[in-house]
Amino acid sequence: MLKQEIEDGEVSLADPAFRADVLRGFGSSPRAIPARWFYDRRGSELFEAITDLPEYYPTRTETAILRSACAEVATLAGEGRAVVEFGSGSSTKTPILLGAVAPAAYVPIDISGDFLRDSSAQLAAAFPGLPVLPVEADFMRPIPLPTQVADLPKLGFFPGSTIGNMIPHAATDLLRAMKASLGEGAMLLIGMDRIKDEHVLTAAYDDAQGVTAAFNLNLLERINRELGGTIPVDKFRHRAVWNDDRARIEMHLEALEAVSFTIEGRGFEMAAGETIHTENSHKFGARDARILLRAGGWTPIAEWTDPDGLFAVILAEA
Ligand code: AVI
Repeated sequence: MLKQEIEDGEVSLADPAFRADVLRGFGSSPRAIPARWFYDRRGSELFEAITDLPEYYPTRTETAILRSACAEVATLAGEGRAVVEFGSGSSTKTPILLGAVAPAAYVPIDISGDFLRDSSAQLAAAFPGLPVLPVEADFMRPIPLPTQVADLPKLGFFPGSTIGNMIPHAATDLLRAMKASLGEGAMLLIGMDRIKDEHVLTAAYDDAQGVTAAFNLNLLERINRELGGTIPVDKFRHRAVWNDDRARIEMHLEALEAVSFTIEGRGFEMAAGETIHTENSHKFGARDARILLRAGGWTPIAEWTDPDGLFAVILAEA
């Protein structure tokens, strides 16, 4: 995927898709850049730090739900499935599921080869005898799975409410792509964050220590690093706002004063107060979650939440 460009004796490594999304995103109105570009090495480290923040309830809540629900998941899923995890990253939730369902194989899918290799090696060591078959791919499209699991029924695993980072039609496309990848008789265990008090939501995306702000601003640093940008990052601030109409937290980067800069030699100007939209994190009422799953071709069959109803884990069948 990496394209090497050699100009004036300087070597720059830039993913052409990143370059295209950034130039298009800064040139459009309103300005917007897809959230997938947050996750370079630094962005992934910052996201890991976010998951430990006191304000960021999703990770610890979902982990606790999985701990108490996994035995029931195992009973409902039955024996001998291959667990296929979408966007496995450096997930700490996976061992909880693998320990409970005792799968026939584990197939982690991730776009980042680095993360995939590290987490696969760790899981293989923690579950001796379990075939771990990593697939480096973008799970937004149907993916051919390793031939070793061709004849096994699949249990898809998509924790973290990552589905919420997609607008509804992209979310249903993804659910359908997952169904196509997993094949006949598949099940899907998916985490979906719930709609709740607006202040709880905004605090989770604008924490007191400023880790989420650093995560958002790192996108500008990444543009400067990888695309030779001259964006004055200190002239921007992080904003997290609840969009009630669309039931989502939106993250934006707001120019504190009029700024001008270049990206790969192209000039851009932003007025004070102008923003770049960098992420949506949709939240779901109990019925919304089920409707979305059905629209994506899945039938929900069981659901677990925490005592405060902050987060839900849903098991669905194809
Ligand atoms: C990865 N995703 C589910 C996170 C979320 O909560 O939407 C990303 C994130 N953005 C800011 N904080 C966390």
